Amino acid sequence: MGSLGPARWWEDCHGLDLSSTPDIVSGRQPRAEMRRFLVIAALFVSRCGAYDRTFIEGANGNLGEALQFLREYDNEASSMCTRVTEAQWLYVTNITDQNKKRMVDALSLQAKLDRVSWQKAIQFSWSSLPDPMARRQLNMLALKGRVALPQDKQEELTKIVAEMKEIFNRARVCPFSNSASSQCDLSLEPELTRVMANSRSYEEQLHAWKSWRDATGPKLRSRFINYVEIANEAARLNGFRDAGEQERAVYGVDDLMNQVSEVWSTLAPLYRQLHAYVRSRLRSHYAPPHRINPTAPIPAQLLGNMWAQNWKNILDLVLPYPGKRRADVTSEMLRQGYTPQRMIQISEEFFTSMGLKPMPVEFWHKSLLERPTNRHVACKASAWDFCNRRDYRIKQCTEVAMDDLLTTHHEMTHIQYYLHYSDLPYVFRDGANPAFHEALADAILLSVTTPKHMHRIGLLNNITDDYETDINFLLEMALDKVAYLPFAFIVDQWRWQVFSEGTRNMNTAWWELRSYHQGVIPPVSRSEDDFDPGSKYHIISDQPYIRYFISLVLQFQIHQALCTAAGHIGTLHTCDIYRSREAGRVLADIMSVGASRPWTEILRVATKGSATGLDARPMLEYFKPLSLWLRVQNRDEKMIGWVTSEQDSALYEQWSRGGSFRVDNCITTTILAVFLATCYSRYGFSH
Ligand code: X8Z
Ligand code: ZN
Repeated sequence: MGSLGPARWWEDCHGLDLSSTPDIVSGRQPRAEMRRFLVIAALFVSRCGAYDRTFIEGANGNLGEALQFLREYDNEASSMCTRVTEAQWLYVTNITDQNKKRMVDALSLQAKLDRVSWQKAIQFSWSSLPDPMARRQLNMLALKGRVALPQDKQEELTKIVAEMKEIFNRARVCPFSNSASSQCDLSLEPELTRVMANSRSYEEQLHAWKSWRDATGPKLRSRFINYVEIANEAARLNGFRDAGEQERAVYGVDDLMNQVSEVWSTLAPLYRQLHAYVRSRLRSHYAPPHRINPTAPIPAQLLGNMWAQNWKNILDLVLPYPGKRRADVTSEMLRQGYTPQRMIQISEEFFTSMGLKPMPVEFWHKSLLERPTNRHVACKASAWDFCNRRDYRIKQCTEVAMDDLLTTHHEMTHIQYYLHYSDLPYVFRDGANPAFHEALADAILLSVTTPKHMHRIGLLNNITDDYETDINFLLEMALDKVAYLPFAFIVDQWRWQVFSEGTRNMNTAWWELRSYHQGVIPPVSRSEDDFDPGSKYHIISDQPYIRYFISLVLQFQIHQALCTAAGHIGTLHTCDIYRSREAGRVLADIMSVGASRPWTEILRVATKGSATGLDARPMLEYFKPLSLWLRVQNRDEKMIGWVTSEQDSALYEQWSRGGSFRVDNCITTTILAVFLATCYSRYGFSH
């Protein structure tokens, strides 16, 4: 948000039938759930009452003028994009105050162009123009961004978000073993992230977890409340009910909220199996007094990540068959004398083997593939489109290691996407929806990560083709992907709820969602003076999050479509599309249309009609062997799922503010939970 034009570079971030399973998730239905039900019901009623969103559009129905405007916009916006992207590149590859100033100046010029362009675009009665491409471009221009705000308000919003980022980036905390000489200068990256990943001490992780929240939340809370107010004002000026509705509109489907909720419900049983298995392993590791209850949510600091969103860092605690560890290809890469240049060539060859495009000349001249020693650079890997149909680059401080080889493939997928949609008008030079770029890049990694692929490119001598190695592989993937599902789901559930219902009891609402969907609880008591969502950068920096959930699900849909095209036979997690021209054609078809067609249609074509929206089944299929294994492992567990007890929810619930709904609901669900738990332990439902 914030600008009309799509983002032109990608920071990385780097990116079965279970229905009979009688899992138990209990504890209170969060009030959020109840409220959402009421909101959906109200929406339904209002839609029956002929409610429809009033699009912002004017009276000019002259197609010639609309096309003329779009041509001019295309030229101006592309040149501006080139200018801004060059300034951004210069800054992140040489961090100096002077380069920062140049970048800020370029961005402010772009903001001006965006505002003027939006004002022109909404003069047209675009929804009735006879040219579908013009209609779509104007629609996209009119819906995006916060440009509808008066200039002073827009500046205020920009200032608040900048302040929040500044507070977040400057937050520092004291070390765990604080002696008089130690300095309180630990930041999130890298120190606290390392503690969360590597420490196996309950108290040390708790310290990092709590200190980070103490250093951020309370300072951010009031600013965030102001931000919500102005973001909503912008959305209303743009014809939306609130900023959440505006965020969802970018996907162009009526029922995004229902689609994501349904997909999450379908995947939740798999998540609960993983949760039960991991909880049981953590119980073995964390001895009393740090008791982890076998029927309760897990204390949130124990899962190897500051937000418990990705559990791959605790692989050592939960690896099913330690004697069958995944072969480390890093040593083989070193033995074979790999260099960053070679890693990029290997990635390029992956794509050309499928009939896709080689990297252009500029790419080889201008990319930054190794960490320079003479200046400060932002080393996070990213892929760049300079919006002039020539200049594409990767920035990656590449080390010779397997993870970095995966990253080069991921980044190059973004470049492939840029190259394939480069002939389209500027507005359409983007992913089919905000999740598509990441989904494609991660779908490619599902092939590249397989032992089969590592063997084919000469980095593994022989593939150990046995059940235990397979389960180890899938469990590692699940700690990365399945564990992430509920977190990726709730961030925007929470944010949309705040946008639509207000900022009262925000922290309680956050923990209701976290405990209900993710099965984690805070390790220490929380209150409304805390602002725990503020510990996550995307929340305070105004970055939509549902794209990560959508991308997580879509990548398996795309992987399956590519594997079907490649004629893959066997389980989905062993598929490698390398050298398949057919898979290459499907990929090229998806990428060449950019954002010019609805993503649902692109998906329908790619899946040969089997999907027109989000579909959980490919992800379930990928993890099916693991899911069966987990059920066997968990057969003696007291509970698959969790009950949030009174004691647990007292850690975050605002009793005085909750009202009677809370108490009644609490009694009912506790009775239900006890009943179900008794049935479960007595009659042993099969999982
Ligand atoms: O924000 C990111 C990347 C940029 S696309 C750093 N990610 C999400 C997160 O950190 O929460 C990657 C995984 C999900
Ligand atoms: Zn990416």
